[in-house]
Amino acid sequence: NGKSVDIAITTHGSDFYWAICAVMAFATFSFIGLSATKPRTDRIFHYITASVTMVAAIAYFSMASNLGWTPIDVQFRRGDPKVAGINREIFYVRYIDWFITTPLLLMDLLLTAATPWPTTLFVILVDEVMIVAGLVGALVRSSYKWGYFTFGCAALFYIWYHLGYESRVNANRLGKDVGRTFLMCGSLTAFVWLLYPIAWGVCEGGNIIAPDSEAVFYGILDFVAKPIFGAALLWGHRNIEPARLGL
Ligand code: RET
Repeated sequence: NGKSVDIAITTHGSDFYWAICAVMAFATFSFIGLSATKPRTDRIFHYITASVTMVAAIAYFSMASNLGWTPIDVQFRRGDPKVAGINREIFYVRYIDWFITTPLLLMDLLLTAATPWPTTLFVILVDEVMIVAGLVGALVRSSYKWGYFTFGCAALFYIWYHLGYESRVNANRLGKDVGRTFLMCGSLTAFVWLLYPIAWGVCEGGNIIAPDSEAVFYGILDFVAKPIFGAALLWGHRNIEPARLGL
């Protein structure tokens, strides 16, 4: 696309992105197919979960095609003139994906816990702040990027607290199967979401690992956070009537 970049994915990274793209597409059709086993009024979790993997499939299509990125100046060692002027391929398309999908993943969890909607609204807003902070930090070349990173981590910490305390307690009040489903999917989320800032720190942040390794790191995280999470959530909901959650 005419932009010059020094540190970019090779065919290995691209192949990995294609593989995850295929998994996301397969998961989308599977979740839509599974929705047909429920009456129309009971499909909300299928729709939300299929939307997440659908958006991810398109994001991975973009990255596999080497699109949706921009070159950003990086330095391997601060002040080393030998590496001045080097830039790295930064995939901003990830953040467009996350801006749409992370609120949907939180909706899956907070609807399961029947969290009051004003609280849900705020948790989702904080999540959007986290993603935008990560995007701006990724596009900033100076060490101010770590300021944005810190804002994002503070936002993640609040989400973490919310899932671990408020919504967990809420979910447990709705009975054993709701409590168990929330515990399974909430713990998975609490664990895997913590790994994203680590990936960011060694990729967009510190430029420590190569873009091909970035493909594998984020690819595995997205695989667990979206299709695996989605399958676990739908499995957990198999005997839960959405009407019981006020849906
Ligand atoms: C960023 C950088 C700034 C600090 C923090 C981050 C966290 C990102 C997270 C992303 C989750 C994405 C998911 C995607 C798809 O399923 C933005 C990397 C804390 C938690 C779950």
